[in-house]
Amino acid sequence: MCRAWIAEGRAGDPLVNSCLPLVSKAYAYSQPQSPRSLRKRRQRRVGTGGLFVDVPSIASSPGERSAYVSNPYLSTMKEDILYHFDLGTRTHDLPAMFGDVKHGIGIPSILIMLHELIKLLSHAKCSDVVAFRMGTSGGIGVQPGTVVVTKESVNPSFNPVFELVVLGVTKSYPTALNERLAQEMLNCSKELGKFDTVFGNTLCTSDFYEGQARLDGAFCHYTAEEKMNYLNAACKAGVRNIEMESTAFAAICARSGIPGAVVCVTLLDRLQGDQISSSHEVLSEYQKRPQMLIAHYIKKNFKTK
Ligand code: R2B
Ligand code: URA
Repeated sequence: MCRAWIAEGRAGDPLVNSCLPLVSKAYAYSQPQSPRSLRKRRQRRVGTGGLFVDVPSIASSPGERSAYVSNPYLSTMKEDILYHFDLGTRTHDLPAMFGDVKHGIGIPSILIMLHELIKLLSHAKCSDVVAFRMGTSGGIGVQPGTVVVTKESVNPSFNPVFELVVLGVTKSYPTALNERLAQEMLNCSKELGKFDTVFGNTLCTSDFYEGQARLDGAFCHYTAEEKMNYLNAACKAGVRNIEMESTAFAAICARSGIPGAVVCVTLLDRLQGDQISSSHEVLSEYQKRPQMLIAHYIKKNFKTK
């Protein structure tokens, strides 16, 4: 039995730890044992710095084979090095390990991480995987602290697609999420009864400032009125929060066949302002809310044998 839980940068969090009895091998944020060559690669990367936030969580159990990958070349490789995870199929016992994710902010980071995570799930022979993208967001017309479970993840034109340029050609992928899983998240919130959770569309952008119509970036060439027009149009299109990874996450979930849900807390109401000015204590409490929901879901649905 193997259950895995990858949380948003806080492996020591009591809420996350409360799920650890369900995890046979949880080593979030530990360093895997690497051979010298891998260690050298890691040392080269250390200098690049980075922020480690807003990662998805995955719950899974192992099966005979994993069907999540779709690449005929994988089986011809003698070794598969998951460079950004510092793991390799020859250097690590992947079926016995599950875990550590470090990455930055936004679509490029989550895409790289998900490619390698999905290959890792396959190498580890996981099946019945469920994926969550949990984290923070800016709300649209909801009280700060409200958790938004995403109905549709939409791009900056409010369309439910994720576009990626592949070989110079723009490919468009649908961002449909698993409706049943989303409903289960809402049920979990009702059962917990601790904070408001709503269904809503989630706007995914490639930038925190201009991309999210803020007036407080280093550059701003639009008026306050144009900003409000855009945010009001988003609200009219059913958008209840804005973040930076969900379209890529949803598209990859759809392509791999992994049921996915996006669960993000809102740190402010963007119809009221741009700056995140709540106290550290308030923000920390808000950020635990998606974890609480997902922890509740895992406890309900994954039992140790
Ligand atoms: C939400 O918050 C982060 C930006 O502050 C980003 O990762 C996101 O999606
Ligand atoms: N994360 C975002 O992407 N936007 C916000 O406004 C807050 C958190």
